[in-house]
Amino acid sequence: DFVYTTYHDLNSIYSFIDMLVAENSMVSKIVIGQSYESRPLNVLKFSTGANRPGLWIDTGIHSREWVTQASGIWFAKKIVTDYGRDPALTDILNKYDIFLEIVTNPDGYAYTHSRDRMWRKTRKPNPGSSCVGVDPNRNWDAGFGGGGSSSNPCTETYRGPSAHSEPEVKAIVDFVKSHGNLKAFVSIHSYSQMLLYPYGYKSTPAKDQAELHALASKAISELQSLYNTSYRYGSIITTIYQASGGTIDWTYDQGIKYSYTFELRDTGRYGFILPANQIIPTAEETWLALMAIMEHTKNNP
Ligand code: 0X9
Ligand code: ZN
Repeated sequence: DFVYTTYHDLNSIYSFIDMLVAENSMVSKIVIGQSYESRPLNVLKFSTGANRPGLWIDTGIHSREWVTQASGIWFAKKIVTDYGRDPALTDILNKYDIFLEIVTNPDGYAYTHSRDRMWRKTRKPNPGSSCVGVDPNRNWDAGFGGGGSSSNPCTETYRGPSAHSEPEVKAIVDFVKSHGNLKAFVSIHSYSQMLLYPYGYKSTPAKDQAELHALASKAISELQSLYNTSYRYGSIITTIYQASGGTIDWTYDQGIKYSYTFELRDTGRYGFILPANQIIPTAEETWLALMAIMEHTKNNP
């Protein structure tokens, strides 16, 4: 049986995914592409009927943010457990498919186990530089090249040679476009305890700022109700810092109104190296916020 209270390596997570698919008829695995080092980019699809609009969740696009992949595993198990038991989730899954990419940067994740626990970026070499990797949260075609991203391959926020240059990013871009009917897109990071919405590349408020702000407030109050974890919320640029080429700015500009980024626990005591005994409480509280976002999406089609 799978253990939810410890961190797992890549092969163990891939085994978990295959086991979940084998044991649950509502779950399938979609391979949306391959990483630079040829690992599969696996997306779990939770579906109880044909031709449904979709809700997207990704974890682990920054490989060192281990509590996010661990939470993604817990969300997957929670979805199959609660369907048919929790009326709110059941209603969501009777109207929407949920897509969950747990290991969004598998090359980086493997590297955090084999060589460098603090690796953040992809693992694609940069021609003319001895430094490796691109920040996959600066590589999207949304203000690409702007403030809060770097042109230096040796920095942690290197944006890459061009928008969508990273196969891990391009695979999601292609999926979002070919699906064409995603209604919410949630990209999960750590750490800082924040719930953020567009924009990160500009200070112009998003067209839906008032609604996104009100929903963020509702979601974080649900989150806080469980263990009293406090979150800040607002637009990326006003709440954390300017960041150009980020995931949810691109998805929002594609027309996915409910585009959010989480920064999970903690606020810096342990940072990216969050003790494993916080995995389940982090996942549990985050799930309440995700449910608030999914329910609001369902109620405001
Ligand atoms: O700098 C980042 O990419 C994010 N913080 S992290 O510590 N997880 O690296 C914050 C960026 C805000 N999110 C988006 N621009 N989508
Ligand atoms: Zn991150």
